Amino acid sequence: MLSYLTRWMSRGAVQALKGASSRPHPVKTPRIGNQTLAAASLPIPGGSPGVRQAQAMDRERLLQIEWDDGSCSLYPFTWLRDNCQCPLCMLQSAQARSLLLSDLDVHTGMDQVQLMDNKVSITWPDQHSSVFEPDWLKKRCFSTEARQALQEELFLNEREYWDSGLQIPTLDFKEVLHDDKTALAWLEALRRIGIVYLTGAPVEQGQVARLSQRIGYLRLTFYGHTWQVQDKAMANNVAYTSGKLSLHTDYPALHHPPGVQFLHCIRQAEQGGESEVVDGFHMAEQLRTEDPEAFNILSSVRVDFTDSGADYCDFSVQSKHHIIDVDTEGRVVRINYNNATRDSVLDLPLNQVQPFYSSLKAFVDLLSRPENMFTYKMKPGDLVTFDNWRLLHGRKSYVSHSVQKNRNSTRHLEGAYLDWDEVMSRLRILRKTARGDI
Ligand code: OGA
Ligand code: NM2
Ligand code: ZN
Ligand code: ZN
Repeated sequence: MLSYLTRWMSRGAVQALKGASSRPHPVKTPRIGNQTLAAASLPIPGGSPGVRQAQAMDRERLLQIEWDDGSCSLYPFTWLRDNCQCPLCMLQSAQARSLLLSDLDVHTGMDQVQLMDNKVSITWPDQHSSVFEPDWLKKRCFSTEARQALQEELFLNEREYWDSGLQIPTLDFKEVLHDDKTALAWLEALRRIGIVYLTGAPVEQGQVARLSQRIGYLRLTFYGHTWQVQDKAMANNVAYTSGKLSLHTDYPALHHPPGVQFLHCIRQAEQGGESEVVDGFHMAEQLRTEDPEAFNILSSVRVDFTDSGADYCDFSVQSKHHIIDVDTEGRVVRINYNNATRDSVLDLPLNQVQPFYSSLKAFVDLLSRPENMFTYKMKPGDLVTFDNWRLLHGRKSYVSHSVQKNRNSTRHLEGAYLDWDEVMSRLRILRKTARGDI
């Protein structure tokens, strides 16, 4: 199973680019027409991409860099001035821009460009000067391919779709806590596949909190910092009964539903209580192909969700969501669906009500096909982590003993939520420290 993880641990690894280190050697810059030219003749420090030539195209207000491999990159003057890395323009301790937009001339020219020891040195009309490292520039090249590569490195939006044949990535709980390489494998699988199973967690409360500390902090909701999934009297949520939970995402009643969910099995039911998961992104794409009309309706009609009661404190939550959220490019980015909290308030004109129900039914039928669903039964000490924006999950009903004498035999899961920003932050840091990426 670990090999399944390491197979794509190396994917997306970005070439480490080391900065130049030797002293600057100014290069004479000949002027040709309205263009400023700089040519490199010095050896290139190891690891960095070599700059063959840097040339200001004054009419277009673009700096052209010709790299040693013959490829070219273009950088707008305005962007270069805006991103000057000097201590006047950047607060070094925060790696943040201190240059104010009010002090930025968005129509700036360029007085001079020089190559100094493979670095690009620019003098601006007000005699301010900026020096740019070649690897810094190369990474920020404006070509479609370079932008795509950098965006993938930053956000890891490429996903691996699965169905009932899922080989669930499985790691050891303690190893994830104590070993950075394992923690990185965990988070990369969580992002790419959407679900990772951890085994060997202590069979007591507090483990989901420990695991969230591995990342940073958990997401507090009205159900508390962590929450106990048990058959409760006067349950404030259908999850807190022994009933079946049909495939759902958690907490669509919030406008920003939790990105990641942890569920730790402390006690399991003897009968029932099996878990079901489905790849919501895969299913949405399948719906787009099989029933485009249903896909269009579910990605354009906003549905009301509601949740009220008292837990961490009293609450009365309302939200509106597309059941299938797509971005401006039409890519599926989130599934928002819990049939239990879907409101009876349906803010639709009469003629859209039946088409909405037919579309939702088509989607739910697709999700529930045996070939799409992966089923497992958690054992005490197992802890499942999954992408709550992507997966739908459910559980079979179980036989509960909560109202009988044998209280300690009743099913008990402890859960916690996190957001993707915090999880991705830890992932990026682990990529730097555990693997040595830049
Ligand atoms: C939940 C939930 C799963 C389970 O509490 O929202 O999905 O197996 N629980 O009880
Ligand atoms: N719990 C498990 O959308 C939901 O209400 C999901 C949340 C109660 C925290 C259930
Ligand atoms: Zn500056
Ligand atoms: Zn749930």
